Amino acid sequence: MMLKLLIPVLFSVSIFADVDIDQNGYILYCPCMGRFGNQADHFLGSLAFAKALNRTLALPPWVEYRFGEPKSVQVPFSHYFQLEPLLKFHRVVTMEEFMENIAPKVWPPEKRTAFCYMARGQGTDCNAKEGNPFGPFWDTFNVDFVQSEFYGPLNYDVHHQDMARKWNNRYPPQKSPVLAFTGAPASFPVQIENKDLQKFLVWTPRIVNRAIDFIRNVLPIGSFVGIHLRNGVDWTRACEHLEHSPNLFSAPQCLGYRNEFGIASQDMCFPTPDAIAKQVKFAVKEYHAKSVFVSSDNDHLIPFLTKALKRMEVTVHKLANPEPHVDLAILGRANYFIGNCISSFTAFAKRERDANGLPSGFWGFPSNIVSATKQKHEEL
Ligand SMILES: Nc1nc2c(ncn2[C@@H]2O[C@H](COP(=O)(O)OP(=O)(O)OP(=O)(O)O)[C@@H](O)[C@H]2O)c(=O)[nH]1
Ligand SMILES: *[C@@H]1O[C@H](CO)[C@@H](O)[C@H](O)[C@H]1NC(C)=O
Repeated sequence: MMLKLLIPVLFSVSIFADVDIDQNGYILYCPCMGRFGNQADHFLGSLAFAKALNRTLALPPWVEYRFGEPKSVQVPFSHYFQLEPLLKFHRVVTMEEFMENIAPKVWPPEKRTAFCYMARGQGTDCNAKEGNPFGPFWDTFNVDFVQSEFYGPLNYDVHHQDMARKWNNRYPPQKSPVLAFTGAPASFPVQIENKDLQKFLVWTPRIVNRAIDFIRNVLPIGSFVGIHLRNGVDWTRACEHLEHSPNLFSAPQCLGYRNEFGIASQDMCFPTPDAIAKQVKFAVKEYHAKSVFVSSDNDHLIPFLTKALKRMEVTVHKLANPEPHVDLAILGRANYFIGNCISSFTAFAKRERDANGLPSGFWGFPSNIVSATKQKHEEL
């Protein structure tokens, strides 16, 4: 008799001693769009979404693409960012922790529903695992979906229309403890209301130390200007779309979300080397910089800039083996930063600097404002 009573008690105690289950449920998603800059924009929106619905956010790994590899590689969230600062804002767990300790209790294999706005690709369901990185992402955690749920017309803008309450009414946590999305529950570029959440994204010591080592050991003593040159072939193609979309990608970061500060131009998207040198010279003078740090996906223009700046007693540098996250952490610490307004990679550095009260500028902006407004007036 005694034993019979004791066993269930002990059993339930041990379950709850291991992990706390959030009675308000969880949000999972695949950062299935774009590379780091895009995923970071989406992350901020997803964090705001989880907070508004009051569900714990499972921090997904970052999806990376390695040259020559057919499948995406998933890098744990905590490889790049600390958890403690995020926890100050909202409840989060890593996806690894969720799958290992929480999923067995709230998300058994037969309950795994994929959430999407409407049917994806060929067919009549979310096809959550169709294509790269969709399949490789969920395979990382051995997740298969047994059904689909179309959540339309609900959306992710939790700052308007009482949207969070609508989600919770339609999907109460008791009935749907886990909302697993085929893509980020967020918009791109990041919604203006969510930009400030950047301050909770803090690099791990591993990344910060590499940035600090470089600044201390490679750059000369004194202030430095950091620049981002986005100039690979994919970018040439991206800039060709400017004509049809004057607020392309991350352009709202300088032009405003309603183009209130102008429209995007080629000078902003793909500045000429001469235009770059001119802006850098100006910044070097203004900030009494001793060096220039260049971050780029393709051509760092080191010989060109070294020559262009040779009368100024400044040196021009890049990382010996550029790694995007270390590049960003260095840009985040420059005394002044010039970036590409259209790029979400720039946007990450810009937001981090804003959070720390550091000044930033953009190629070809705002010098084109005059001609842009002039043009508008002429059109009118
Ligand atoms: N190391 C390094 N990589 C960069 C740099 N600029 C771009 N990249 C790489 O190119 C990718 C660009 O994709 P995103 O980060 O999504 O940013 P984006 O510039 O908006 O580009 P799109 O994806 O084409 O919209 C980055 O994630 C990096 O992998 C840079 O300055 N340094
Ligand atoms: C949000 O969720 C937490 C944890 O589940 C809970 O303690 C808290 O009461 C919830 N807040 C609201 C406003 O429902």
